[in-house]
Amino acid sequence: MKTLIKNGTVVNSTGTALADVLIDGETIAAVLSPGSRLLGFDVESNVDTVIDARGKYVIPGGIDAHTHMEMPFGGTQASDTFETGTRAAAWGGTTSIVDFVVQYAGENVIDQYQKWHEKAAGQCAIDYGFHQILSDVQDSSLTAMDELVAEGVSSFKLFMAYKGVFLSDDGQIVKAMQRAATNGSIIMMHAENGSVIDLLVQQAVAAGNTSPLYHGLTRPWQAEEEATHRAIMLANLTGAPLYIVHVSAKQAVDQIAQARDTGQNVFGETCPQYLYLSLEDNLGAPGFEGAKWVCSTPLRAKAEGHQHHMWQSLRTNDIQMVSTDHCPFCMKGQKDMGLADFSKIPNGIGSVEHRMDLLYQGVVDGKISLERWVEVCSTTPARMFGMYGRKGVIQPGADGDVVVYDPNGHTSIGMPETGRAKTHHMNMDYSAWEGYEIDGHVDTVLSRGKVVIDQNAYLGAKGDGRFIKRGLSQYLI
Ligand code: DUC
Ligand code: ZN
Ligand code: ZN
Ligand code: ZN
Repeated sequence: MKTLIKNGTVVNSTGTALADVLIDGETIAAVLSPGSRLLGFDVESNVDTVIDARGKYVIPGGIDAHTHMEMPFGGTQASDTFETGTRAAAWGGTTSIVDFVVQYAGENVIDQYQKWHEKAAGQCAIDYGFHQILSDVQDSSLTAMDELVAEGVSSFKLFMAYKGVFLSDDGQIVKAMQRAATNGSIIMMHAENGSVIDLLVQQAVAAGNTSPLYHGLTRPWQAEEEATHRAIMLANLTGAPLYIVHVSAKQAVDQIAQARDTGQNVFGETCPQYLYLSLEDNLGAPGFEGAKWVCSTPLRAKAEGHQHHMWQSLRTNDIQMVSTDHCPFCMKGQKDMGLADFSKIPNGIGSVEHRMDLLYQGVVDGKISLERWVEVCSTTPARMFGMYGRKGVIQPGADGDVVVYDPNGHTSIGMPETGRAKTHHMNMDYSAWEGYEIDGHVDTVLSRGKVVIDQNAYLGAKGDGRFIKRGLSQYLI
């Protein structure tokens, strides 16, 4: 099966050019000047399918390196399964995810890793890899880290918050970092000071401050900045590369930037919610509505300038990439567990379908360049997590993961009330992005050469997606 995507504007992180893209089977075979003949051989008349991308961008498929499909968490389970979540991702131009295997305290890492393979196998619409969450860092967890690196799981997430659930103490963190420093893997960190947050939450609830608003108010930026700094110091001590997940506070960004300026391998990820949404959204929400935006790290105050600083840091590479932290819960039956007490609201927002669109709007609004859009959504995630070459770039030999994006199209996000069609495909009964309008549209999505989204039709199937055996990070020097 050969496909020619002709007349498009091919955008890689390194530059933009009018070009035709020839895909042979699952792989990009050639990037050609438009309408070219190869030694007199007419390309177009020798392919099975021609996609006309005139006036559209042809970009490497999005890579969302932070998702939680069907994760057991907060007394419930994230509402997207591997099937529904990866299908929604495809609709939004994302062709690979990296999801988190969870090891809670007392569990065996390798057992959990195998369990996650069982959950995902045969279910996914697009390719998927795994990071491994480590909670208590047992001796067996350290040997498991080496085994997992050999399996293509070269990144380990630790938590400085969530006592009794995920939390690792500083000694456990150092142990895992020491191992990462020797086996070449990268440490991902949830950087919030958990004991400070636990105290503030207790005090708020005791004072009768139980509405969703208090989620954000009990997770102040100081707790994020402090933990980010501490994580950076522990990484410095051990020599481990460090990737801070879901950065929301501008002060945490500045900690990352300072460490990078000294030459340390420290990286930052932010998420669409920290670029667009704010604590004020939550303040203005009536009743329990604010539960829709309960996520950790929390949304920050726009009046303090976090969102503006985040866009700027994304542009200047103080922050390297954007993932969603897709961790969806429904309002009914899940978020409403916290009706009487905000601390019982499962933490998470679902955005896996909207990341490419939301970040493209940043191009339209002049916040990042077209090439930077591709870089933060695809190329850097590929390099950061050992997939580059196969993923994250349009070049011969890469997987045929390609999105045709229409800058003249339009996308309305959300789930408008009755009478209008549901406009997302995630398994959620609300949208955190209700009312967002995007001046662009995902037209066609190919996953390893197969068209999975064609205009407004899903042509893929569960089981199309394969496990990505990742290498070590290609972003380290
Ligand atoms: N951290 C995550 O990365 N995802 C969901 C909740 C959390 O705290
Ligand atoms: Zn986290
Ligand atoms: Zn997460
Ligand atoms: Zn518009």
